[in-house]
Amino acid sequence: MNKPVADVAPAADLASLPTQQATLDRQHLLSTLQMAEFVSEGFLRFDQMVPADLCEALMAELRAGLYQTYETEGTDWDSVWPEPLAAGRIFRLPAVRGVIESLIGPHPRYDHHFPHLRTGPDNGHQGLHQDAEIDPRGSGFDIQISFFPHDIGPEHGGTLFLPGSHFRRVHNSELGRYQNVLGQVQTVCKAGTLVFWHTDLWHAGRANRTATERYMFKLRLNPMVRQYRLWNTDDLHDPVVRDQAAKILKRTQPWHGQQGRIEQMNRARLWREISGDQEFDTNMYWRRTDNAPQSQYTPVR
Ligand SMILES: O=C(O)CCC(=O)C(=O)O
Repeated sequence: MNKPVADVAPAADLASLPTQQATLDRQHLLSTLQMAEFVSEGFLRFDQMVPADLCEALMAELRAGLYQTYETEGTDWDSVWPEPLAAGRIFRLPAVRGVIESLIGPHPRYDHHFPHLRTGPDNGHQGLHQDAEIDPRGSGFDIQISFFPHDIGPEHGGTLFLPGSHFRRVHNSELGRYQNVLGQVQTVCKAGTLVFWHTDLWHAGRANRTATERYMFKLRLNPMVRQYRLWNTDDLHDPVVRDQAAKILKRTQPWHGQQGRIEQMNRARLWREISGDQEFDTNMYWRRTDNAPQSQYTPVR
């Protein structure tokens, strides 16, 4: 497996970044435990979040060729796919916006989208890869959203994700030689399902063994505010929630082998950043490695 802790640029001066409250009702925002799940697994899945009529409308528009593969990169997300386009109506549903804003804040920047079509039957799995090939950021993350507008059975080649792989930075498809990894999950779902994921999560399209089309509509968005307590943090200081969140952040993956502690440290670092809890740790891993009393003394000569 690849280098466990990435070489990253120093973290940005977080205090200088703007923070912003969500633009919609807090009931639509993620909870603290859902946020911990995202940090731990690298994704959150919501089954049948989008109503059937909108799924059908998007399918009709896709077949009519209404979507380019890229809109204007770097544009204001709020202006992409205006009414009555189905994609705009889908990604701006309050429940969907609630997840987006919890992860990257209001008024994000449109990065790109791609309607991934696999015309079956095909025999080739796509190689496992990471999209964010050049991403030396020391803090923060983009999100990608995978939308499945029709039912995806086991033979349709639903997107495969490797839970917990988002802290392992690699160069795009250099990991394509891994055919299968312990703990991988292939998406099998009903129409209307969305997966919101950290852009560094390892993933791949699988072979579509059916004689039908398989769509996965992918959208990437960039945060334009500091990613700090953007979710519904009303329960952040509840001791029971804190305890459960810590358990989620400590959970290991089957592929971790002996490196689970390194991943726990990676998650703890991100959790500190987004929650503001600078004391958060798993066991003493960060406190131990941050301890450098010798640096406070001028050596005696
Ligand atoms: O087709 C898929 O399910 C995944 C494709 C994808 O996300 C990619 O090529 O980056």
